[in-house]
Amino acid sequence: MGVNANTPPIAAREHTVESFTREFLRELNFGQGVDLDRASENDKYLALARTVRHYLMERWLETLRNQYSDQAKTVAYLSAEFLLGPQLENSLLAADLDGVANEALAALGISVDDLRGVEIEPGLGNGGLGRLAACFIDSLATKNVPSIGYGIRYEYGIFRQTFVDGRQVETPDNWLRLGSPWEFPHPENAIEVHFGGRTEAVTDGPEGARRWVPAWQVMGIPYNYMVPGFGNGRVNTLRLWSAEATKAFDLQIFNSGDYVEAVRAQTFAENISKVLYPEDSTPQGKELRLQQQYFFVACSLRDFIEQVLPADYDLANLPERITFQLNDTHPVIAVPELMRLLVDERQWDWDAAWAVAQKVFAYTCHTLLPEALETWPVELLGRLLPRHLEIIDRINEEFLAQVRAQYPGDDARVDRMSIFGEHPVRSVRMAHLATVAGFRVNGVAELHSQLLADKVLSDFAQMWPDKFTNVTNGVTPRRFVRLANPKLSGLITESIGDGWITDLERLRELEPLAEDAEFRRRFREIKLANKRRFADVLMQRDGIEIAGDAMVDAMVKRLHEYKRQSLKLLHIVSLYEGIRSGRLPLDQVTPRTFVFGAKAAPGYYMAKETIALINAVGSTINADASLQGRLKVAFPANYNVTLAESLVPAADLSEQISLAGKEASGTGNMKFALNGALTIGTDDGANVEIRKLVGDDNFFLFGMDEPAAATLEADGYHPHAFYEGDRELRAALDMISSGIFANGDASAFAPVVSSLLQSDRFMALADFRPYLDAQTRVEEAYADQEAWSRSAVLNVARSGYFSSDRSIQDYLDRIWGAKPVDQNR
Ligand code: 26W
Repeated sequence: MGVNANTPPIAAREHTVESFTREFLRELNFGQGVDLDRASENDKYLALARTVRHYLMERWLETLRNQYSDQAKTVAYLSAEFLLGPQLENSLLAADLDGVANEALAALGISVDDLRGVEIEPGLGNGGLGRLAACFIDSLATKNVPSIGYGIRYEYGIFRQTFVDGRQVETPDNWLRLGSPWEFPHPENAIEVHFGGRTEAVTDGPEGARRWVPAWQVMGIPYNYMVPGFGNGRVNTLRLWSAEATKAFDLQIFNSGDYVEAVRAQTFAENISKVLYPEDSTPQGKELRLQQQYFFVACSLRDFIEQVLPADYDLANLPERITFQLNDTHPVIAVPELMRLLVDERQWDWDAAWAVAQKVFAYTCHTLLPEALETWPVELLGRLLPRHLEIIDRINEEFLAQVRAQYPGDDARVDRMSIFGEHPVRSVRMAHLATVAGFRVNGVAELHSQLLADKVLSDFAQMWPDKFTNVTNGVTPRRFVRLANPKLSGLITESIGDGWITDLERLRELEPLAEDAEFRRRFREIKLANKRRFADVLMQRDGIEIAGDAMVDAMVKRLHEYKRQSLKLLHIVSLYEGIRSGRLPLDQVTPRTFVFGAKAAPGYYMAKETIALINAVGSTINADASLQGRLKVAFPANYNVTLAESLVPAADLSEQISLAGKEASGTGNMKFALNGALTIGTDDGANVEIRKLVGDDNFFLFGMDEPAAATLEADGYHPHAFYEGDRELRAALDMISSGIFANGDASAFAPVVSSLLQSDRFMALADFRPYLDAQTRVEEAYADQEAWSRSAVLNVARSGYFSSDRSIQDYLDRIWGAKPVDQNR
């Protein structure tokens, strides 16, 4: 009997404890090959993961079937990073199985919570940009948007951070070592990617045509991951590419008898997806990184065109079927790659190809720091991708002709706008290429988008004002409220129903409850329970002891000078100095736990020194019995998504203290506000929007705004004058210089101190006094717990805007023009 291709291959699984138990034991026995009584924790985790994944499988297949029949406009989110975080809990939630799984396993004497602890999170991202990509694919699925995420399956994710004598030491993150139950490799769908070689004129083609004669190639193996929507039956796909040596390549060398060379070649190929670059903000211009970028983009474009689209698809209609969203400049080499596919491989006329290319790419910029804008030396790009360099050259030539026509005689403008920069060496400015090719360019918060258009890309915004738009970032409420904070979620749902999980603006309905004393009491009770849970996690995970009930004051983000962890540190040292000198009576100091989480790029000297200083200050303060435990510094190593999920719900105070005009958006700020922490922050990134929404009374604003910072910088900033002019600042810096935090070694932290005193690029000293004053306001506000919890509830109630569902809706409206499809027809 023939099988109808559209027949669901498996019967719907029952959401009962009995059938879940049966599936789980089957996975344990047949998947892992062990009996229950001999199974390790890892066996049980893998069996549970596979059981849960089975429940999502029917919906995945269904979604894929519809994708082919619908042929709806699709969003391809191209990102070198997806910082997914733990998968088990999210999959249980999406499959609506947490209750059933808990019950089923409990009856077998197994705790689901314990098994969650076995999972190693896929940390395939550096920080904000990678986590944003993960939130976005969650929202795309939940909002029923046909979409696919494309990225790299790094064998090693972001390094594991450890501290040795307080200094950061990096170790490899071998996240795949215990098995990876969430991925589906498809080696049969491998795609070849070429590199190197030269170009040559095509003699039998159109006039001027050239072709690429590459020197070597690798294979990209797709690994598919399920991306379940919440409560809607859709399961989208995340496709991550892994590099392998091609057979042809191997064979050639094997045939030449050089076995060792063949194995070396294999390793060479596999290197491409070996490890995530841990640099964030200062691109190193490394060849392997460009290989990674081209590798995943070449695989993804070919995959979409040849596997996702129907075989007979007329690519002239591509803009109706797809937007490739470029997550920062990392995937921008996709632009010349698409041109090459159309012009070289399909013999399209250049203008026709360019017309299509200009309608399928949109570019999101995530930074304002000039040093973070990627550029590739022409020498390197030409060596690795000679044909792409020629194509970029032509794009630039035609673009600059347009600039000259529009601004005759303005050579300076032409130089500023060129895709090629000349200093220090001739290089391709990837942000310019993205802006020229993209039909939209967006920043990630209102202020950031404004500054992009007014400063970083102002020439382009003048030429194409309609190209520029804003989409303020967001975070997924599923992971960062519902999963991370089950108690608060329960209280919210009890009060307003559970519609908020997919319609976060409904949190507004909590506003009146801010005036309800009983509601506030329960809110405080939950906060306290979350603090105790966090304290337990810190003890178990790091052996760090903190008070269960002190104010939790959290600063978690990459270590970078512009984010100003050093300013936070100066506050702590100033408190300590005040207590030691008798200026601050101990009983007037609010009991606080300062929590830091921060990784430094391995080559970022000042960031690593700052980590060492935080740890040194922490050790001294934590060991000083005279403080009677009122102040504590907790700096757990290796901050990651898993730890965020227990810290964020416990926090009272969220530190968002970057120099105004430097933080593109921030997303941690949103997670904290949604979990009822109050923000102390500058007018930077999305803080601006948070403050507008939650209200000035419920936000501690301090410091220079962006125009003030720009003016101070232009007028000449002299940090030493601030040191001279502020007794407490001087005392704090002098205390660090005294060596008290380094067993008397006065030179220990001299680089950090002198960097602050001599250059202080991000003007921490200028904002010190306003910051200290704001911290005093925090203490006063915190003393009135009724008022504080009222503010905290209002933060929750008014932060619904920061759902990534809203961000995705904005992308749909302002950029993609795609529509959600109805899954349950
Ligand atoms: C190696 C070059 C490089 C340069 C920049 C690597 C990575 C970057 C990223 C753009 C850095 C990053 O993660 N940016 C952050 O993006 C978040 C999501 O939009 C924002 O919330 C943060 O403000 C921004 O710093």
